[in-house]
Amino acid sequence: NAKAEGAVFILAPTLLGSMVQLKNGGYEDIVIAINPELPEDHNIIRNIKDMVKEASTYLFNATKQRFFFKAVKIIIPQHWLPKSEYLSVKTESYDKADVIVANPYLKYGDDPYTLQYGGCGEKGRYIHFTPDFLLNDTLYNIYGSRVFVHEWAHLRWGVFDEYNNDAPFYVSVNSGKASVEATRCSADITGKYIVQSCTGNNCMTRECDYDQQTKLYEAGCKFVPEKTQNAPASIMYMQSLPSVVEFCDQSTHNEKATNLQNKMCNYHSTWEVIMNSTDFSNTSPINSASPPFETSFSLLQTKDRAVCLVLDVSGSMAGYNRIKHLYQAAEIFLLQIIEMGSWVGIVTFESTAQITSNLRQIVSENVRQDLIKYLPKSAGGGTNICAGVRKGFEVIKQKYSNLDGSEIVLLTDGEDSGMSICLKEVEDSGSIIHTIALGPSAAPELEQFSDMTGGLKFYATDTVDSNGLQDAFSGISSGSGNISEQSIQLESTAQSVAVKQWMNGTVTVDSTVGKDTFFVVTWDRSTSPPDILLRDPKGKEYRTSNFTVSDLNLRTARLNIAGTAEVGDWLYWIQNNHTVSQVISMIVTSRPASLAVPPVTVKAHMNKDTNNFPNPMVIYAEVSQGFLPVLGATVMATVEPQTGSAVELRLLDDGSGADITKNDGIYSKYFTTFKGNGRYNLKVHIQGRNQTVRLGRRQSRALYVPGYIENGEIKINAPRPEVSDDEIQAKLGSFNRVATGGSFVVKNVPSGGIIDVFPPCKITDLEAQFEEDKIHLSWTAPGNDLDEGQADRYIIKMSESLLDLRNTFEDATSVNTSSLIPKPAGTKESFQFKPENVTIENGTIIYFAIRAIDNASLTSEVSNVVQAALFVPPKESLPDTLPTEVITKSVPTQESLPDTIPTEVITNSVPKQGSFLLRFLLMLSMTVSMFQY
Ligand SMILES: [Ca+2]
Ligand SMILES: [Ca+2]
Repeated sequence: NAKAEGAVFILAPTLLGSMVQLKNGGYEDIVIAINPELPEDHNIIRNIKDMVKEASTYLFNATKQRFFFKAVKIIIPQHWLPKSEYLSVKTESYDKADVIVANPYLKYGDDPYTLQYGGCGEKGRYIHFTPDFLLNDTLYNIYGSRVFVHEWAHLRWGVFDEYNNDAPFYVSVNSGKASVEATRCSADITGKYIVQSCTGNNCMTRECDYDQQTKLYEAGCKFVPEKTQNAPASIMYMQSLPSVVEFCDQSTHNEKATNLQNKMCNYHSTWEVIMNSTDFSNTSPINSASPPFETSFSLLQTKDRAVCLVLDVSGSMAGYNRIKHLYQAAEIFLLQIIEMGSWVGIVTFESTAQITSNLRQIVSENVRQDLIKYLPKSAGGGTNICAGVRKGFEVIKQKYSNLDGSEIVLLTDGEDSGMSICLKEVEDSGSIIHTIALGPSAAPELEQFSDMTGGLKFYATDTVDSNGLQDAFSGISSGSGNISEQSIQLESTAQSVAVKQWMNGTVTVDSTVGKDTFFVVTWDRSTSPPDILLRDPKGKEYRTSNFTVSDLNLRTARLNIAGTAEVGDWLYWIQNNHTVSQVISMIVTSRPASLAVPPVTVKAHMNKDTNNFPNPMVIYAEVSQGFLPVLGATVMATVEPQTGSAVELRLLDDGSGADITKNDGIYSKYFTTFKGNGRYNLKVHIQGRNQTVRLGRRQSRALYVPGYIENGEIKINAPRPEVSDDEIQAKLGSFNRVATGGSFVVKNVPSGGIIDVFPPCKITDLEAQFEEDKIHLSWTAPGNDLDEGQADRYIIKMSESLLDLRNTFEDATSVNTSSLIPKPAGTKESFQFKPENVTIENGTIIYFAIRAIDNASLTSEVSNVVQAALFVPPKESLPDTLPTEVITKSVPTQESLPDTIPTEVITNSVPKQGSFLLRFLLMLSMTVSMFQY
């Protein structure tokens, strides 16, 4: 089935933020950034260098002489003592780094991992190493320098782990003989199944018993590999095993293993996915036994943030109140967003450019108040973007000898055919250009400036009630990783309010923020403020007279809460006392309450910057506290097109549809409601309520090797330091956040009506359970268009061959689904049937897969494949305590543990072949729902 096969590899063109280049097999411009909170320790730098150099040779051989690490930049915190060998940071930053070195938030959690939440073949966000991992020999020896190649494969090529801590075993049948196997690749890796029990320092090891319920190995059982063996694969399983020097390829791949690689990449090997990457097709093998270059390193040190606002004041800025909105938004940036200690200058431009404020350091509130006097208030003239940018460079050079690491915030609403003349100059400048496109006519080339320099991209419409400009300016925080100084947006909402009507709402200030809190009310018509009442959680009231309205800006009222704002719900009531209706908005920003506790933060973005219809897009919002995922939040995305009304979508962290992993704090949703070509912007609102928790670990941590068997002797490593239950889950309670996800561009949307081009999304969470003599399947319903709407019907197939279901789904045996009517997208589906014409005996494995079809006869990809297996553990290996009557249960799914364990089935004798299903010891392997097969 070419169609299903072809859809396996979804190649994403952009690695968000990363500037890595691949030249003749050598990766260059890899950025490894040290978190600014870390104390000075040069062993970190030394160990990074050693690790990457060693890993380069390993990578080279593992990729059959194709790739190596050529040049790496290490970003050093500003507070480390300066050295002459340090260069200055240019467009690199902590926020865009490929690898970050930072403390975990909790005491434990030194396992290296890659934050990866795209599909198969899509690039990850970053690799996280802790300083402990780099400095502690014991930890380092367990993972080895090779772990960098393991993580790099996640980050760069979008492959997944081949172990599974949540589903460590599965049932396999070879030549009619069933056995329990460790989830691994390749299946040729030999070892023993061992349990270690310790009393004090006295530890005993023994072979694992079978679990009476799961019929797999008991809890605590570990697969301990032989240290000396011949299996060369795989790096995504256990790179630290000395024999492992390859990725699993088509011939060594273990498609039966219950791991994420199989689930995400449709049972293809990691090497097949790598071969499908653009990196692979853009290179050829190098005829050499070792990498042609040793990895080179440059050390870059961060310096004070220097930003110049470069603001368009051309004639068109007079229309739609743009110049007033610009003032309101830039004022928020200067008074509330830009971090203390930063340097700021202001330039305006039309046909020519003028410096309105020289570069000044934000050392006090007075400087901020002073700077806003230089914001433009009137507009006229043509548009010369290059003149503006060059003048911005001039301002930066008032302090620095070069432009390295400086930032320009470039706002324009106009076309400028002359933009291309300074493209090269901008690219080579060393400055980061953030662009804000305002209105429908802003130059289409504008985003090139951001793309070339790694800047942010924003788009604001003239629609007043979307707060587009304010949100854009609020999104331009420092990329230094110094989160404790950054401004965090708690609320940004606006609505049209009729005469004498009210705009009411609640903003929750949570305990992780509260310093430097501002409540800002804006309105767009009257020159006097509406009637404002704001009540803090303790009942203290603030009224219009407590807010400041500046003479320079008669449409904004601002309240700065002294000290740390009270934690809890802040209620507001705002009445429009003007003679006509007007748009009123409420914007709330704050900063972290303390250095010790990281704030809850949100990062939102689309899966790509530019999209060609009819490709669907995916919206992501990452909600975290420190590095830990935040679960149970309500995440609403608003996508605003250039023309037409905004689309609201709820993002989910439920592991279905666009969401790869359940409960990882990454909330996702497909976006398909394209309203035409041009720019769109993304904004998300996040609300935490009582059920919101923070989870103590990330998925996809590198495998902690339990130990080795060396010359027949079992050598167990010290157990992985585990985080206690209390620390794993912490109640966060209520909070509010708003984040802008920047802008993106859509092309090739046909004019006129759009016919249905989107099939239902692939079902990725199919599960199976035996219920008496029936098979019970469950999954999350896809929609008519991916994960939106309602499908028309389902096709379910069964086969004794997993790969037959993947490759030739149509030819497999059908399950009668005539009684099955799809529910709306996101609803849990459940279907029970009795398999016919199947003889079930020990060692029988049946696989199931499903597809959905919409009313335009568009068919989803084949789902994940689930296994139902019948396995009788060998009698001699059953524990002595096992009663003669064996209790049979199907394996419950992880989340549904307490309530879905089916009725126990008792069997008295070893069943005869061909007898009824019930008479057997049944086991259904691997339906752990997060990682089902
Ligand atoms: Ca998720
Ligand atoms: Ca459809």
